[in-house]
Amino acid sequence: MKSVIVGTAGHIDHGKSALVRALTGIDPDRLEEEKRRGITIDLGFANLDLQSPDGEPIRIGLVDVPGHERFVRNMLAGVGGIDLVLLVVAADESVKPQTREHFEICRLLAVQRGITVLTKADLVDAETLQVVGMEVAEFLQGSFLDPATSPIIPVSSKTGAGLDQLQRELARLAAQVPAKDSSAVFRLPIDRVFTMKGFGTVVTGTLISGTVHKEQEVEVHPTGKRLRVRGVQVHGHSAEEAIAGQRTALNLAGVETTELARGMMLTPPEMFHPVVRLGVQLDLLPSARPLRQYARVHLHVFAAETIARVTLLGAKQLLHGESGFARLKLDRPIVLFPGDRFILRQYSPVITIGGGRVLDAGDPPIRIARDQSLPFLQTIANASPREALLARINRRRIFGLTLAEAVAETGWLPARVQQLAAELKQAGEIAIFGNVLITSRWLERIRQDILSLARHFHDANPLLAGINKEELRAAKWGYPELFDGVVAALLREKKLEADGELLRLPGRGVVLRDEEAESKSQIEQAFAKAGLQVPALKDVLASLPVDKVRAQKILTLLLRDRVLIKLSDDLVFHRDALEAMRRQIVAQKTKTPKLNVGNFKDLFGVTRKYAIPLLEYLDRERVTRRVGDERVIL
Ligand SMILES: Nc1nc2c(ncn2[C@@H]2O[C@H](COP(=O)(O)OP(=O)(O)OP(=O)(O)O)[C@@H](O)[C@H]2O)c(=O)[nH]1
Ligand SMILES: [Mg+2]
Repeated sequence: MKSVIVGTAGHIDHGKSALVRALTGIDPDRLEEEKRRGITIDLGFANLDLQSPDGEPIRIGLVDVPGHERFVRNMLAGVGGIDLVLLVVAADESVKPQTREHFEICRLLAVQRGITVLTKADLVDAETLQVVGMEVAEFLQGSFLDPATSPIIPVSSKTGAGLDQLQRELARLAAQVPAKDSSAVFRLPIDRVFTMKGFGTVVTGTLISGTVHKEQEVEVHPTGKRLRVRGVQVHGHSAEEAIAGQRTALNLAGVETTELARGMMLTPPEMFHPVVRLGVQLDLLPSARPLRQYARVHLHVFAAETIARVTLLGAKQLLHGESGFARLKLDRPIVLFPGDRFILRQYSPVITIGGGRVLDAGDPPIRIARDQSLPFLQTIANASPREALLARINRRRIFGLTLAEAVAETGWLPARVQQLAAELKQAGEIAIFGNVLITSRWLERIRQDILSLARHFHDANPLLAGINKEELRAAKWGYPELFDGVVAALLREKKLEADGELLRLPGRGVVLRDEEAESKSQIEQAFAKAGLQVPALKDVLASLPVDKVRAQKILTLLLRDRVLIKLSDDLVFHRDALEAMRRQIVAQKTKTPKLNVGNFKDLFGVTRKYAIPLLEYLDRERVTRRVGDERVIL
């Protein structure tokens, strides 16, 4: 059955609660104090079944709000999720301050439909009724309640006059309310918390989107606690599930009432987090004083409220009746999605001064330049979902935006984000690596950055084969799958080559200039020719056609490749010479299994200065083993 939420609005004592009672038979004033004082203090609820003009059943959930100026914050907690408003004006009093304030609030919240009800029609004569009707009509002109499209209906809750017509109009308008997307993300702003005998903790709220069902796990924000839904009630009856647009009560397991409060929000677990920074579009009421830079205000959204500080973007102050972009810093974190409407009230004295629309509730972990705030908000303010997603991806620059982050920022279901991302990819606007979305422009930047880092590395290290992949990854790239994906693509395109853990540009790696190559072979030959009678290293290096630094690097290269082997600081041998020595020692074993320094010197014709390090080398290589003053050949 279609469900539509209808809220009352209007000045104190104008007959809102009496009207709800007359329509539904339910007294929305449930508190003892309300009954005693004859005023509404907090929200009241009732429901009513109607039939649309073409016979479709419609369930109306009524939210009755207090009119007293001191309880506007309670009114705001109830008006958040309504589809349709009954603006109540007493025929004997006409338009009063909270008639205006409630009406402005409905406008700022972009309530689309409503009926104006002239209550207490029995208390005035026909002429007065007509005059008040004209006054009210003038007041509403040009608004969503313009009498040309929305009826003004005189009723008496006392005599019942006009109630039939009101019900007909209500059914007609309710039938026009577009069905809500029950497959969207589930969000329930909590407006009441209480204990019910035999059940435990119960919360209620207007289910603003999605579906919640029995036994589901939910997360409560901002505390982040996970809870199980033990039972669901819709408009006072047990149900398997509740869907968007229904007054919903949930019996929650594993939580005390003290851990929950009005203003908290239930969502599916692990998808969203509350934020304290918002990018918004603000509308200041014609009656408001100028809103100054960094002003503190009260922010109301759904059932939540917090103090917030306003940073106006592109203006020093906002004048009455003006609109502008701003960033808000909230005192308390709230889960919000782009498109959510909020109300602002002056810090003191507390009066409604304006409202607006959340554009950006994403708190990117990366630093976004201050001057990018305004253009970004301007872009997404009127963008299609696809363009808005593109702008969000673009905002993350080379870091990219993950699917999960996109879901958290937009409040869209993962499937929707995936669908839009696929379209953007198809159009060549973005690339997708694993779960990371990145714009083509920033992707190109990463590719160029990686290639130019590799180029710089080669230039600075001509004698190294390549740059270590992990070192490159640590440089600055955000998500690993992004870096890995880009590197894989560059490898496929042969713009990079891999050598184990090393990456290099094709044709780069170790490159020697002519004189370097010549120096390298000079060193090699000098030592190869010398056998074990090696020259002093510094003499060889000094004789080369390259400077000392390059000579040292070439030596490092030869040592790294084990063409030369260093036995002490100034003692370097060619590997062939050492290998020849090793073979000769092994051959010697058949003649004498032992060897002393003297024997060694004779055998190879070297001085003691060379003999000692060479023997120690042989010990290390396990060709010989030292026993006292002698070596045993192994
Ligand atoms: N004669 C007459 N009295 C009415 C009518 N509607 C309401 N009243 C009376 O007006 C008084 C205020 O009515 P409520 O329904 O409590 O007014 P309200 O707008 O809910 O007031 P708050 O919730 O405090 O803002 C009560 O004494 C009602 O009995 C009506 O149509 N005719
Ligand atoms: Mg009331």
